[in-house]
Amino acid sequence: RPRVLSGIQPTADSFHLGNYLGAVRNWVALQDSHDAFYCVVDLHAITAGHEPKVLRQRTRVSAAQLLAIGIDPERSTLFVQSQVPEHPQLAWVLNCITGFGEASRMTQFKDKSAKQGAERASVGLFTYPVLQAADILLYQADAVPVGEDQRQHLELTRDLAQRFNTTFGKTFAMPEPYIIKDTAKITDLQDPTAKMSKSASSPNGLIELLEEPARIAKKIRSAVTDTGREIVYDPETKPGVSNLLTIYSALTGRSIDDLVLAYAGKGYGDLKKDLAEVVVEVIRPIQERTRMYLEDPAQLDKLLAIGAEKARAVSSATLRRVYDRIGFLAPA
Ligand code: AQP
Repeated sequence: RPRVLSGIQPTADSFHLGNYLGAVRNWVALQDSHDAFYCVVDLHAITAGHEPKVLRQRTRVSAAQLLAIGIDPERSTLFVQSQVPEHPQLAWVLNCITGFGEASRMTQFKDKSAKQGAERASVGLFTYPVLQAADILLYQADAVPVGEDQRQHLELTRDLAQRFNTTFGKTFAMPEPYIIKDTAKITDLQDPTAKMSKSASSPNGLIELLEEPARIAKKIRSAVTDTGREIVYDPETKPGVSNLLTIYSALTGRSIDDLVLAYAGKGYGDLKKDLAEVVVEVIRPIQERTRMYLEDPAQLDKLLAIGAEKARAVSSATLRRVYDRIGFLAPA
């Protein structure tokens, strides 16, 4: 079976609807057809400052949400990145074949470092995409389900795999991005041209999976819509309504055309009211199951330790091959 790998950062108290529709929901679907590896990438989460106690809690909450959404630890390997030491070990090797200019062109680094100020942004943030490449290449992943914002990092991963294979001999599989176009960029409810984002969105622009249903309904009701009154799908001229239709369609399985037809002659208020109900209905059971998994943190930690062990069986074999190829002396 083909391999799939993806990760999510424990950088917030909850996943948001963009994480869910752009990535995690697809992870669940891919479990049937792929040998799946999914991780909570806590090493990535310390690149822009963090609080140790909060990180520990968010790592557990992230794992609990993944289980609640439907990642099945029997069928998939679910683990925490820092429990698999091969990730930073391979990242170091890849750092040494990554050009400084090449890394400097990563738009996520440019955006985030501009916000923090060039002097304050960490070297970890700069080299973040190289660690991400290591995450993927360690497992010989064929497919990487992510949102559109990760496309450039995936390109870098492919370039590094190719470069390593050409220089030192074929070692890595070539990963393909798995990006579902319709939900690749869920946008901010208050700024519908920007992506919904944990760090960049205002609280009202963001729908978190674990927040109060009443708050969610309120945020959807106050979402920025566009001029005119007609409910039509046109991301260029009507990004606000189009985003709401995208979310509605993705959560119900109804096509956009079908929705546009159903709301002909109705107003934005009707659409928002119905969408709020749809969203709450989907996330309520996720909230309940997340709470259930968090009730027994020791059990959750045990499950993650088993996942890390399964992950290491694969990652250590890849790293051994890499070390050998680049000429590191094997321990006698
Ligand atoms: N708005 C989005 N639409 C579709 N997919 C999205 N993803 C994130 N935002 C959207 C996808 O979610 C996965 C996990 O994201 P992450 O936690 O690794 O990273 P992120 O891109 O850093 O998420 P945020 O919310 O945008 O956080 P910040 O603000 O820190 O940048 C990824 O597959 C991502 O594509």
